[in-house]
Amino acid sequence: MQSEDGGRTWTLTLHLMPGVYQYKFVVNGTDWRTDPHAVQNVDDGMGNINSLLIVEAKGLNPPARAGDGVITLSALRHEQREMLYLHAEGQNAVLTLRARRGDVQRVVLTLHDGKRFTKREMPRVAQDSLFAYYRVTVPRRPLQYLFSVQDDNKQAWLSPQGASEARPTRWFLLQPDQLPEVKVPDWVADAVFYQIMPDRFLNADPSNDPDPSKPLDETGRTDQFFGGDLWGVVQKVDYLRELGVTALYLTPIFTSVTHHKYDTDDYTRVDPHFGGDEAFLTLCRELKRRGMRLILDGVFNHVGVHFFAFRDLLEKQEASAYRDWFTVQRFPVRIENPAPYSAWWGIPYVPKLNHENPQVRDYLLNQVILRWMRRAPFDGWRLDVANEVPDHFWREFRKQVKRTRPDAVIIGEIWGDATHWLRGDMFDAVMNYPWRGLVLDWIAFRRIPPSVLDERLRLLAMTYPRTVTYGMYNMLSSHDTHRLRTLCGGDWRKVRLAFLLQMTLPGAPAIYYGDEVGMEGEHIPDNRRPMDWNPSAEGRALREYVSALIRLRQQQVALRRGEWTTLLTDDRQNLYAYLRRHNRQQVLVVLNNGEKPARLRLRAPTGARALRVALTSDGSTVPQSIAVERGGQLSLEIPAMTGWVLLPVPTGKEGL
Ligand SMILES: [Ca+2]
Ligand SMILES: [Ca+2]
Repeated sequence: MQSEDGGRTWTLTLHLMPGVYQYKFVVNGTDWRTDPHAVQNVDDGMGNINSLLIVEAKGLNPPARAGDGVITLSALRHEQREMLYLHAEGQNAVLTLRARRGDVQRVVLTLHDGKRFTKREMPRVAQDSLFAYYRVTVPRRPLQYLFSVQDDNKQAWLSPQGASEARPTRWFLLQPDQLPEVKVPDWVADAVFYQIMPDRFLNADPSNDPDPSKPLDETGRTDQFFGGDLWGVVQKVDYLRELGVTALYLTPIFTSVTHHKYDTDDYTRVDPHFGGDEAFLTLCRELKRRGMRLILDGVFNHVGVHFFAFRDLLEKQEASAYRDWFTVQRFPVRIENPAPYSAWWGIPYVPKLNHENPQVRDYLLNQVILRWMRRAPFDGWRLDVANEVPDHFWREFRKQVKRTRPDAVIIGEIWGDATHWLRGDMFDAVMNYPWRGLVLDWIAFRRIPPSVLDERLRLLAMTYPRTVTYGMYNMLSSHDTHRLRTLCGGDWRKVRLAFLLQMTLPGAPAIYYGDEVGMEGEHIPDNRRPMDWNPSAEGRALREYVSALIRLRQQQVALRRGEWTTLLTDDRQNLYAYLRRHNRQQVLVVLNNGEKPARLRLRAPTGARALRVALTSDGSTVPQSIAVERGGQLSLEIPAMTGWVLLPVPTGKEGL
């Protein structure tokens, strides 16, 4: 930003496209401030507050209205180069049109396959503060298409010629071989993940514990160890299986001097304090035997200061054969602050690798990634600080991983909008922090009503291809966040509602170790306390509940793969209800996030004559069976701060 009055006021002129932006001011590089004049300040999902700026398109005033015979042409958009608007899913192509929110009554796609014309209605699938999005799925073959929108007696078209009230003469061309597609391994949508920090889980072998009295290294860093190891994970595999977990995510296991091991010193050896390669290979075998999966933490952005190439650089300075493995700003290279080399967040202990160097790429892709994938039967990677590593490395990485093991999953650590990485050439899914933020905003912080929750969840789901949304790593806490129960202010009812949402919405649920017994924790390292193996009665009850939820998810394919339809958002009573449906299987979920019991009426699942309550979040027993009224309505009375999962009662005929 520039100042023309000696630093009293600072200004910047930016040309922004219509849309919603978050921003912040940084004073002297460290002092982050929101804008006191912003229309609103919002949480970015990481607990940071940003200022909000809404840029409206010209011609968007007066407010849009459906049925007024006015269509805002400038809002109509279909951009073939953007995945949101056009992508493939197997044998289908998915097409999206954007219009102004609340502006039009009907959106239709006209198709021409060389012989005949067909028309397809496009339902609205999501909306944000400015726009509504309409989507349709068509066969993936050579086609011509254009969009028409209708409002009262007015019609408008969108074609390659732009938006117009005159019938266009040119058509969009669907080229089936040129559509982007993300091929997410099929197993991911069925997975329930469990994240473990091995040092904090279970110490099964005290003989491999780090010596707490010994300084870690010559730099005098200290860190606290609890002695947990992979033998401890092996010992608890059956605990996890009984909980219902099908896939583990281990934070880094390669040799490093810290408890978290996000600063790798030796990628070729599993840390001896974790039981070394033997414990890891045993764990892989034990999981495989039970049909369980495992993903590793890929920390490829930076290394620890004992990494062989960095040691060589420290020793030989300019003469080191590895000087170009890093980005050195000045010699001599010493571990000091500020670091004379590129380092993650400027922290001198984690020098950043130079991915522009082909030797670095070859080392990581072949000596580390390929070697481990050939040695051990694990099922994919979670990628640390994935946004800080160049795209070209991730593209090569994907090829290497998928060539070696086609059903390995790649999950990036991306905190915000991940569209850039989810076009089929880099990741399969990401850690879904925005999803987590919305669930917490509704349940833990009560910052949004259910109508806003539903709208934003749908917008998030629509942002990515369906296979990605259904394979998202949906967690309520992680090693980088406060724990769920702490954020819920200790309220077990809220914790239970959050788990209910997690286990019944699209996306692969992921449990951070100990959340299933209600462990608490604030900032790092408080959120990384040793696993509580002797939980309170409430903690044990929570574990039973989580386990029951997972069992239900595993029994009901609709919860894992089904369509997701909103039946009710009631902001006054704070209620949310939705239906999950897969072929003939239907599951109804109702949540009362209000402090009072609520009465509600809902459209019953199609064809159901009665429903039974399969699970209640408070463990209470409720009427065995609830009859569907004439007209297909369902009346429920649901206690405060409680959620129910209901299943249609088989009519008897279905058995035939
Ligand atoms: Ca209108
Ligand atoms: Ca140990």
